[in-house]
Amino acid sequence: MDNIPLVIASGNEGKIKEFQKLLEDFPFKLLTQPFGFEIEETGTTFLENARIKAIAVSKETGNLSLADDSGLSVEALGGAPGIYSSRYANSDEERIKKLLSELKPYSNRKAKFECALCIASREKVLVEVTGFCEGQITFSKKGNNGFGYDPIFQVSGLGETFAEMNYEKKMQVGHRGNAFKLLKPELKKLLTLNEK
Ligand code: ITT
Repeated sequence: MDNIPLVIASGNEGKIKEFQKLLEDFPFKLLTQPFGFEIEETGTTFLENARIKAIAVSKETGNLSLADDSGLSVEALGGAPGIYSSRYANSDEERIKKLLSELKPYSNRKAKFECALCIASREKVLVEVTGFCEGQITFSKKGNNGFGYDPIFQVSGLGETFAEMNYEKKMQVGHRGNAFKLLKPELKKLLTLNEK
């Protein structure tokens, strides 16, 4: 049992890097989705969108695929940007600028990151899990690590933004790491079944 092909159904380099590390002890041969492959995210929840992406990529490639749909929900903005986190503006820089500007009138800075993961084999969903991380939006950017909204998201109870943490710490406390903790035993079961 070695080198089972698994396509990371994402075009987001930040996510892909995190999955390469999260999956390094598993016997998968990680593949990227076909270049330029576009999937319309028509779901109304993170989980629905993760499912749509995992199924589309698995059908396209014929391999097992893992998709991640994630985003940041800000309490004072009624949960926005939520599932529209990547569509909120055109670049990480602009998304951060827009969020800080929209949040300016509010003293409530509470926010929550969510990450839904789905593994599919063609049209069949094999595993799906969701992880969360509670925190606050800072008033300015802090730190240089990570990607996306990391420089303005400070984890509850910790004085650091995701961008001030190293990878290990972000995975320990973050939404993707928390989702992966749930995914791990399911992945092990899948691999055992595959051996039989
Ligand atoms: P794929 O659909 O191709 O995976 P995407 O970037 O469009 O890439 P999403 O639709 O799941 O992915 O959007 C998630 C957005 O939420 C993404 O653009 C990031 O800006 C943000 N995001 C998700 N996880 C994050 C994290 O760990 N740190 C910072 N921002 C994150």
